[in-house]
Amino acid sequence: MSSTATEIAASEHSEAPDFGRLRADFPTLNQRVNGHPLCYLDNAATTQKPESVISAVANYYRKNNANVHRGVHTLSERATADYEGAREKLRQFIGAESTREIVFTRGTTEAINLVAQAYLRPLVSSGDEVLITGLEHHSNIVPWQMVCEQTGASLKVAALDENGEVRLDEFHRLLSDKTRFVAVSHVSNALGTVNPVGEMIEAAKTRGVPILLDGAQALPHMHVDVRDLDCDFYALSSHKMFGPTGIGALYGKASLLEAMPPYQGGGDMISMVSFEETRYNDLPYKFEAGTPNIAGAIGLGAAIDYLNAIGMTQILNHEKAMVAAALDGLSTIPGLRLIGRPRERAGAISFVIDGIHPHDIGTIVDADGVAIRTGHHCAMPVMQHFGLPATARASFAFYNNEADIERLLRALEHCRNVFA
Ligand code: C6P
Repeated sequence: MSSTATEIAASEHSEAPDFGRLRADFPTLNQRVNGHPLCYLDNAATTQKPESVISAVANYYRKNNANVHRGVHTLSERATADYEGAREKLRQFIGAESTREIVFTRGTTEAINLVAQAYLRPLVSSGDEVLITGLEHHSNIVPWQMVCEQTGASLKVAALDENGEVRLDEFHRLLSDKTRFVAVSHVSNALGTVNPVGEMIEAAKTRGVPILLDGAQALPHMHVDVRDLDCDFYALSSHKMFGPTGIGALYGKASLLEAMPPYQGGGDMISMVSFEETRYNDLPYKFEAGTPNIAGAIGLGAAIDYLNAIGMTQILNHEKAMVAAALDGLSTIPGLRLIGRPRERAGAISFVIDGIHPHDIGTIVDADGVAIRTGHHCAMPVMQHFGLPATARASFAFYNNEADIERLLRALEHCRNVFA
């Protein structure tokens, strides 16, 4: 862990960590872009990585590079210990009961596809329904559409209201005797809406319907406990939470994962293979065919250490204040319209400016060193709901500060002047 985060850890989550000092832990933040100090506000797309994560990945390749679960030699034992250590860190971080419930995947997308194909597909047929919401990322739409196409089941969508919140009356109405599965985002990437997942999970449970949460945008911003939530599956991506790309995980209740057939076949997911018969490995390895992303998992473990050293409650409070200040500032810009006004928001703010295409906004603010995302944010149905082709999105992490908000506001003023 880098020195700043260690110092903060040493102060044992003191009243208010000095978030400003934490920026120094992130080498990418310390650079000029187009002649300006980088102002990085595209954290919903991916977060920057602290030195401790970069070192953990480099250290694996420098000192311990070996395959896991396969060798009796020292390097393989070290690599296996670090890889499995990362699984244990993630288990603790999300409050799962056992490491058997933590399956490493490439990310949220693969975790959802795994559940769609290995859990749901064998269970449904014509007449059955899968319930999602109008707020979903394509990763939490297309895998369910594919299962529906493959089986004849139908996809039902709980619509949004004008604030960009799921209409709970619709959600409850669509949850019926035909519903076999529910999949909802914990936090929307396009609008920042925090879904009332407690109520949604309870409603699904009451009907005995399993529920998956897409947690890609929740884990960087808030404490998540899968046992408190009592969801059946939870999907996450390391790169959204300051870890490496190409690694993430599926949490699944052991009883459900046990009953599921493997998703892919290959090495490590078996206990015995002959040409006549193959017996599958225990959880979670049954779902981890082939050599995994060992360095990625170790990097994710380091990211979790880093987040724990700051404290997720501290992060949540800091970001709440920052997002509120950003909303106040943005609402002073003439012609700027916020897209979505959810009661509870985490991380992201979407907006448009009259007469300026979002892509032009993105290009002009980039010239001022400000990185935001523009487009449909892989959530085209959300854009369709608001009758827009695209929005501009500023998304925040704990290392952002008021100076970043000022930079964004000034760059947007500049943009308005260009088009005046
Ligand atoms: N959203 C964004 O800019 P992967 O690519 O598997 O790590 O994550 C997919 C994903 C799933 N669900 C949600 C809610 C997400 O936000 C994302 C990724 C990025 O908003 C890239 S499109």
